Amino acid sequence: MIDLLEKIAACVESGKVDVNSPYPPSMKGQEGAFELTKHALDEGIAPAIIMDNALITAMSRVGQKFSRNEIFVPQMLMAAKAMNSSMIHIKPFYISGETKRKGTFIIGTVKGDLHDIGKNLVAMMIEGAGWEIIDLGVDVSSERYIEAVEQKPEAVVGLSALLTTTMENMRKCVSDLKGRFTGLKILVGGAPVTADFCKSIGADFYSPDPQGAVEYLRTLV
Ligand code: B1M
Repeated sequence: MIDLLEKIAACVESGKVDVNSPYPPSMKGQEGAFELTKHALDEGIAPAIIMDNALITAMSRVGQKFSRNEIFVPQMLMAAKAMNSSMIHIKPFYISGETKRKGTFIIGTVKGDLHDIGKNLVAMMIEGAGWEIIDLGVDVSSERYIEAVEQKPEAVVGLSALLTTTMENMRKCVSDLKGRFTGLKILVGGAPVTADFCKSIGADFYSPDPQGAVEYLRTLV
């Protein structure tokens, strides 16, 4: 069992999606995360064990490497793609309620801002850490966030902004959300955002990268 889990983790970490994927060249022709996850389930390994001991382990290593500048956006996207191929087999267990998620994370890029690459990476890493993701997309108004939190009052909210002009829209969002939902935790990030700015708008946490966001959420579970 450990061998199979390690193989799945290695596939996710190196971005090996399935047997047909040519990336990485060193694993060409080998089974990928897609096939190995199916084998693991067929052998009776619980989805939560695959999630915790293969997918989350791998995505956490990927996040740490990314934070240390040892890998870059393309490798991270390939790892997320491999993780998603594994999730094709795992997701039905979560949807049926047979396996529990760690929580719900609502994420979006704030009003006026159309940048979504960083936001998507954060969402993928957090999903890889075992959370349900509600991705509101880009150009998200406070009203949209409020509607989403009304549906999932126990959720944690993430705001992303890439422009110095739109990061100011986080202020209204945080104030509207905090005014409405007592105890709601809000995480902010994006290239122009800083810890000082986070504090000044009353958000709970700033992370410069996806790994920091994952670690913050871990402290809340
Ligand atoms: Co735009 N853009 N862009 N752009 N763009 C920047 C951001 C810019 C710095 C380029 C520049 O001038 N050097 C500049 C902003 C200047 C400023 O405000 N200081 C800029 C501008 C000006 C604009 C337009 C206004 C250009 C124009 O039309 N005149 C326009 C605005 C449109 C709008 O949003 N309303 C615009 C448009 C676009 C495109 C549509 C062409 C495209 C976006 C495509 C897309 O996202 N689907 C685009 C792109 C690609 C960029 C650059 C080149 C790359 C951004 C990116 O994806 N980086 C960017 C310049 C640059 O960064 N080199 C630029 C990679 C990504 C992985 O990093 O998003 O920072 P990032 O995410 C990181 C962290 O920030 C963090 O984790 C991620 C991984 O480490 N993070 C979080 C992000 N969100 C987080 C949330 C968290 C936690 C961490 O918790 C919730």
